[in-house]
Order: sequence, then C-alpha cells, then structure tokens
Amino acid sequence: MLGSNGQIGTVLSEKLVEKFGIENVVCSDVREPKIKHSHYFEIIDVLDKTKISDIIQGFKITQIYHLAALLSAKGEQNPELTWKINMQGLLNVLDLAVQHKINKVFFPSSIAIYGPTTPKSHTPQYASFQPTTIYGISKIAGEMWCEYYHNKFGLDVRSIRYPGVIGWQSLPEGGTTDYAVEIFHAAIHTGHYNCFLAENTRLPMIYMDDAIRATLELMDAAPEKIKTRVGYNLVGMSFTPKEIYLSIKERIPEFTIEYKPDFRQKIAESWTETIDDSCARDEWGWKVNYNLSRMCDDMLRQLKK
Ligand code: AKB
Repeated sequence: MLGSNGQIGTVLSEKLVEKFGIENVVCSDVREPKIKHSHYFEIIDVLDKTKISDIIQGFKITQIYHLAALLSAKGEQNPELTWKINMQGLLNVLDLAVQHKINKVFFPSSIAIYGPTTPKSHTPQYASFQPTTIYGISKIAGEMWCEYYHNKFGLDVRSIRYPGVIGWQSLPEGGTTDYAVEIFHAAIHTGHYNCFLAENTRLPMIYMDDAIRATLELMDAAPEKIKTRVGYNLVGMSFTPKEIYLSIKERIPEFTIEYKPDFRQKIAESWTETIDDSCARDEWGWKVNYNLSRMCDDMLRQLKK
C-alpha cells in the first residue's frame, strides 16, 4: 500500500493485515508513521518509480492500493506539487502495474471530481464533471487514466469516489470534509467547535467502517461484475454541519458551535449534496450500513474509550 499513514490508509492497512496476514502486506508512506505498528513498513515517495519497482520485485507484490495524494484544501496551497504527486504518482503505479503484471490496483477517487456543472442532488454515475480544485482535477484525470489502462492493457484497476470519510481511528489532513471528524474530537475534548463551513452546507459523507468494507468488497468482486473502470459513485449519508452538530448535541447537551466559514466553504459549495450509487449496488452489491445517528453513537462510544 502506498500512502498507508493517511486517514483511510491507517485503517485499510489494518484490515488488509487482518485479511492477508502480516507477512503478506507491505505498508509505505513518504514519512514514518506517527503511531508505531508492527506491520512491515517502507519509506516510499510515490515519485520515486525505481523504489516502487524494487519493492514490487523484492516482495513479489500482487496487488497495489495507491492511496498517496494531497487533498482538496491542502492541494490549493500548492497546485503544482499536488498535480505532480497525485498525477505522476498514479502514472508510476499504473505503468509499473502493467510492467510487473500486478493482479489488481485500487485507486481512490473522490466527490471532489464533481463541480458547479454537476447535478447537485442524486448525482448520477456519469454527468458533467468540471471540478474546481486541483485535487478534483487530478482525481477525474486519474479515473480516466485508470479506465485507459484497463482498456489498453487489460489492467484490473478498480476505484471508488469516496465521500467525506469519518472515523475515530485516524485524523484526516488537508481535506474540506475534515470538519466532520474534528467536530467529534472537539465535542469530547473542549465542548465547543469552530466550524469552517457554513451551517447549511450539505455534503455526501460515509462512516469509515462502510468506506473500508466498500473498498474490500469492490476488490473482492469477480472481475466480470466490474463493468465500471472509472470511480464508482458511493453513498453513505448526507448531512450539513448543523445536522451533525444537533445529532452530537442530543448525546452531549452542553456542546456548542460557531460557524466561521473560510476558503473551504467555496470548495464545499462546488461539490454535490446527494449521490446516486445504483451502479455500485447493481454491479457488486454495495449496501450502506451507517446513517448519521448510528455513526454518532459509534464515534462517541469509540472516542470516549
Ligand atoms: C477532501 O475533503 O478533500 C476529501 C475528499 C472528499 O476527497 N475528504
């Protein structure tokens, strides 16, 4: 796995170790993990194609989960670097995957591919996608590259358009949907949250358990079921900052919030509110488990531990 220190990588690497055994998973990131674990770990910069190639050969890698990327908010601070890491990193992976006959590649796409021309509610699998962030542009281009490698070289590459992911196990960094994780930590630690999005900004979100299960189910699905080689639309839930605040407040009555929208508001407004994921449901049987209320119960229970 590339990018195993990130919000999703931290949890997905645990699950892959559980599934395949500790001796069969190589985690990697550009820096040492902040929290030490016993998984096999390598420092890999995704721009270092030779190192990736050496690791593939040295460990006889058969599947690649390519999670390394700069996200929507952080990406805007350095568009050129974001493009380089997100695009060249993916191209290195796709090229090496063909060269080394890798069985399967996973590429995470995002709701950041949606833009002002995309239908805002029940966003279909295929629509007008003109993202406004460099992260979104890199993800839509990445999806097209994945489809291209599948069509041209038969590479089995699979992808999900993750909504904002919310989990207690790890903290997100540099995203626009990060508020929905931070709010739980604030509720428990200080009892107050300054939210960087406006109260009625509705965005698609998903609980980490569902996001990880979706990833593993997609990767386990028989190849003939996978008819979509761009990212799959995926529904978890949709809510506004006010709705998640009220849901937490029901459980922690003294919790307070202030809304102080910053530059991320504009990014959030360019995305859509709800998604149609019938393609994922029909092709590989996706089904969501967590709604807002169930997620709040679990997040608070886990974080209080
Ligand atoms: C972000 O906010 O940039 C990410 C994403 C939606 O891909 N969480």
